[in-house]
Amino acid sequence: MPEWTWEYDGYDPAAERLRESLCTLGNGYFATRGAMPECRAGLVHCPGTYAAGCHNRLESDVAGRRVVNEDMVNLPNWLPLRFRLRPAGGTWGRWLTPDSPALLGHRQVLDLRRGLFVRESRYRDRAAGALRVAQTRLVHMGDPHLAALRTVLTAEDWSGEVEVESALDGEVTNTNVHRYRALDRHHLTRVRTGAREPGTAWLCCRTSTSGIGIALAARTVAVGPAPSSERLRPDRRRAVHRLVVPIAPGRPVEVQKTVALHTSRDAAISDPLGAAVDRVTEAPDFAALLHAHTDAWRRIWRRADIRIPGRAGRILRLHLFHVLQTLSPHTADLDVGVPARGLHGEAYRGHVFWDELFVLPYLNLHFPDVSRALLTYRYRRLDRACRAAAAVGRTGAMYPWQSGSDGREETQELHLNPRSGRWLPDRSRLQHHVGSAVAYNVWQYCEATGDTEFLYTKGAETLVQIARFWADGAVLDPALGRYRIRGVVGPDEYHDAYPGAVRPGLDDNTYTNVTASWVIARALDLLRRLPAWRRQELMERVALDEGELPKWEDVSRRLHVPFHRGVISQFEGYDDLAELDWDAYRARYDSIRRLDRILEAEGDTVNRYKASKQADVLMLGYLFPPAELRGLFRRLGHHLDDEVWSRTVDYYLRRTSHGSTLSELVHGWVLARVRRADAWQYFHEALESDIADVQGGTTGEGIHLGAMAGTLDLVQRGLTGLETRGDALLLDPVPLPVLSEYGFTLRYRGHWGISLRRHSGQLELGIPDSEESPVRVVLADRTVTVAPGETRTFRLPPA
Ligand code: IFM
Repeated sequence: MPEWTWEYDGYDPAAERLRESLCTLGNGYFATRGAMPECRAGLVHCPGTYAAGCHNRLESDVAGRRVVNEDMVNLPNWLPLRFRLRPAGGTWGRWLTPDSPALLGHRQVLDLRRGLFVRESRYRDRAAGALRVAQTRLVHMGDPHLAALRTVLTAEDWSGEVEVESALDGEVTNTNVHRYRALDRHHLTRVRTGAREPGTAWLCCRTSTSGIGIALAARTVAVGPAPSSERLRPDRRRAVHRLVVPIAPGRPVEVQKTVALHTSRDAAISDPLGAAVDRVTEAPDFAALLHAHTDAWRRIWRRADIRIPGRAGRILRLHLFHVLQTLSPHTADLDVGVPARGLHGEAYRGHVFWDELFVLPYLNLHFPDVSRALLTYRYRRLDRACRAAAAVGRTGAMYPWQSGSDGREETQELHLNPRSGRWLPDRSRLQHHVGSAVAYNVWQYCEATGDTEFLYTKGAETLVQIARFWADGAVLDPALGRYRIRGVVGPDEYHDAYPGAVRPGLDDNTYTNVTASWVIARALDLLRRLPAWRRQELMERVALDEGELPKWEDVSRRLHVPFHRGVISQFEGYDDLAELDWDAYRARYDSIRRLDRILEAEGDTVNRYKASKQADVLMLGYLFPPAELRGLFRRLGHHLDDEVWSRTVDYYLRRTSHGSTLSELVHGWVLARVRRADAWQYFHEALESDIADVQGGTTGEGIHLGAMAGTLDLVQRGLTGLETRGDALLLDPVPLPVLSEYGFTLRYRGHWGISLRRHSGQLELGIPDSEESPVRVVLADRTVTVAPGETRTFRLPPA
């Protein structure tokens, strides 16, 4: 397959959901799954259009309990376009769909460079004859409210008529995730349809609870032979437009469907319906839309492309494509966070977790304005996080594990184990470490961009409130002489309580404690660094008393970090857990990634075992370069040498089932940083996560955005050792023989398009010509200053 395309040959109903996710087109404002326009939602097809930040809350009864969930709403479907044929003098055949025996051939191509989904099919209609269908779809990257579908129908060996039905469908529910079928999924109310001549149908509705107004307008035109009849029929929940057009060999029919989408969340509109109708009326024809759209993509690729030879490079470009479709330059204007599953499906209900930790470091160096907007999403919900902390008797900010529209805790209270069919308590909301992820991102963003305006204002306030939450929650254990944070869940979601305990959560999760110490230390640094008047202003605004700070300092130095058998413990008491017989489970089950579900279905619980879903302690090696991590442990009174770290890495590697796509990514990163050859095995798995749907059916419910962005960052920062610290760029490349050549550009401070390229055992760094100051580059053995317009090559030590 060529470098810039992603292709599927043949039609495979069983793979359709996965393909729909991977062929999703989007522009940051909205995205549409790669569903076939001829097909309705059902067991095979799952059309979905999602606008970033468009959520709605519904109440359901589950297992005798009332549960409330907020979901990213599946919007009315703009895709429907089907056709049927009538040979001259004959009658109308059936509507053609890929699921009918009439399908002779089918091919789908995702054109990454131009942001197009191209599909070619061939049908043989029993009465009429063979028909070729060539369809090109775009979700406009230049004008985020537009999408278009061009369909060219070619009669091969017959003449007659083709009837084309183009519709906007408001008969839509959230059906993408089978596990949620017991829950209410009807989010759209007050659906109205109408028509505006010539050729424009519209549909508008509201979300039932959040009251978001949604409007779509579609203009469908036949280009070439004039339709012999045309009818716009607004129905109750569907706006239908039918055209009958003559067709003959050599006289193909081209139908262009252009769609505009607006919601009441949009800026600078009067009402969504008026805006949608106006926009579609003013939209140019398909050729002009295509031109502007591909131009917009060209500009984006210039800022973001990553070049790596071979299959890994192709997959990384696909990952980049989906990251950019979820979080594009348009995102900078929106009040949205990072949806864990992209805008590509309904898993996790479009919620925002800590996954931004794997996404922002990549964006910081390409689209810093997008990072800033995503951090601002968190800042806008800081007050809510402080109220959440207050509600449990704490000060500071307790960010929710899952966040949606207003920043309240959106984590479900029950989750379904599809293996046992049982609804179980969901304690993942105890993952308070999400707050440290927010703080880390604030810090990283400011280091990468030098945006002191943000750091001193929204950033400082966020950081200080998160630090305060940690300092307040840490309780001194006089016997231990250490502070303890109890009752939490770490990144490894398998362990949510001690075996047999009624009390949920665990004590002294190392990841939580070490990152908490880091957050407090950064907050103290920042308070020292702030201009005096700003410091005072901030202290007053958050009602922070100088008297609180000595405890912060003390907590940051004396949080408990447990060890056992010469390795860092995941939490206090970890060593008391039983060893799992991994070989026996591997032999009994095809996949043991979701060991938690397997054990629960067997009447056991994963809480009893030394078995992790994903990297927990090892996350520390993902976030902090070795020297910084050693420093953090030193601050906490521990000596962390290479030997302890290596032992710890091996220990948890043997005890992790990789039930999250983030797991292999983190392990690949950590192993690469300690220069281990087996890093590639994990990196490779991370690359395969979505394209091969390694978690068994989850990609059809949306991509794994954190893993996708993380693989890009694994090259960008993991392999290069790139850090933006102080006013310098630090580089410490590690060898990974399979990926010994790569190249990308990045934006750093005022420098747009810094190029970094590794090839033939050397690293080349080029700074584009500009009026900006030279860049200080720190390598393991030297520091150099590279001026704008200069390219420097550094020979790397042999692998
Ligand atoms: O945030 C992750 C978590 O770490 C593992 N389960 C899925 C979540 C959303 O991607």
